[in-house]
Amino acid sequence: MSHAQSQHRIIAPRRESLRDALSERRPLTAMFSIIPAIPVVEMIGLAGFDCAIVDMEHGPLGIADLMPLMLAADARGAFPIVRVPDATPHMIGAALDVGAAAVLVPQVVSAETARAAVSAARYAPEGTRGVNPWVRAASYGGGTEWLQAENRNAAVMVMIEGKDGLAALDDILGVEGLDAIFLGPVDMAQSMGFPGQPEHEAVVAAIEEAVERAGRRGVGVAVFAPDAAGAARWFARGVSFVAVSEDTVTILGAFTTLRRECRP
Ligand code: 3PY
Ligand code: MG
Repeated sequence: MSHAQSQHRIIAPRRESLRDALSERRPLTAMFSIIPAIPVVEMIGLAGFDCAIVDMEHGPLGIADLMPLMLAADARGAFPIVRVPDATPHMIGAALDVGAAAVLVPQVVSAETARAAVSAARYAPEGTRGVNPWVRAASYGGGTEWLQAENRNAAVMVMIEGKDGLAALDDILGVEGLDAIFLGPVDMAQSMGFPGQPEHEAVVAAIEEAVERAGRRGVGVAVFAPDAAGAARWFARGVSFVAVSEDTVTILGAFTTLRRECRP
């Protein structure tokens, strides 16, 4: 029996809150998933990642695909995060209703959008999320305590991934209830004129500065790294949440290495 198998005989959903982990700056690892398949999300959890980010921005999936993927992450001890396509309130509410521990909103360039995203994720009086206490997130029948608990637990992160987002950073960092900004170097590189070079020194410097500014304002920070070396660098710089790579390219890499190694 392999190490991974022996470690995961008991399947139990996590009970702690991702929002708490973010605010305590606990080190968290994540992987993006654009293959909408239960086994892939399970394997992200089995591999030991703290979070699986199911990606509706770039993956071929809709709301109807989310629930089994949330269950798969829960079953293997990973926090399910949904990268919604944008800040549409209906999409944010739906992702949380099926059990996302956090929503991640891409391409945010204004405090107004960040504020709208937070509002869509929290029930009144903190926000404007539509109420249905019979959804999966409420274990199909939640009372008033559940509404309060959900407001404490549902995390919201917004992505800063371009020059416009950086220009609005100070305003965005002032949005109440925002759990973290998430810096996206792939889009940032494109926006800064270095397409395909997420580790270009100018891109890294811009992200480092944003990390510092967020730190000074007491707002959590997440960063995407294309590989393990990049992830280690961001952890060493004090970033507590690093999303590394994507399911597709990771699987392709493993296939390619295996194929190369068994060439006669
Ligand atoms: C980016 O780096 O632009 C991302 O969206 C990470 O997936
Ligand atoms: Mg991006």
